[in-house]
Amino acid sequence: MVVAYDRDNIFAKILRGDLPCTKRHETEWAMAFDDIAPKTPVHVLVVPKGEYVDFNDFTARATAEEQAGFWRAVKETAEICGVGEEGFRLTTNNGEVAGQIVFHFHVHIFGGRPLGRMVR
Ligand code: IU
Repeated sequence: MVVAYDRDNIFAKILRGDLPCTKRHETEWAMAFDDIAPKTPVHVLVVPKGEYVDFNDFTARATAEEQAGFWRAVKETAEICGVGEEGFRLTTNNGEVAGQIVFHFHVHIFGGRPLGRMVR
C-alpha cells in the first residue's frame, strides 16, 4: 500500500532547513544526518533531495542520474563517518509492513561496532 508523499514529513522539513539536524554530508542529490535515536555508534540517515515515499517509489520514478547520485552519497557518507573501510550495514524499511515510520525514502547506515549476523 503506497502512501502519498507528505511535504510536511520530518525529513522534508530537515531538507528545507525548517528543523535542525547534525549534518554529515550533503551533495546535489542527497543529505545525510545523524539519526535522532541512534541504535549503533554510527547511525546516519541518507535521504534524497527529491520527493519519494520509499525505496519502491524512488527506484520507480527517480532518474538514473538521481539514483546514481544518491547511492554515491551513501558511499561517501560511510567514508566520511569513518566506517567505509571497516564495514557497515545499509537498511531501508520499505512500507509500514517493514516498520517504516517516516515516508520520505531514506537509507540507514549502521556501524561503529560489530553488528552480528542479522539473517541466517
Ligand atoms: P524508518 O523505520 O526507517 O522510517 O525509521 C525512521 C528513523 O528516523 C528512525 O530511526 C528514527 O529514529 C529517525 N528519526 C529521526 O532521526 N528524527 C526524527 O525527527 C524522527 C525520526 I520522527
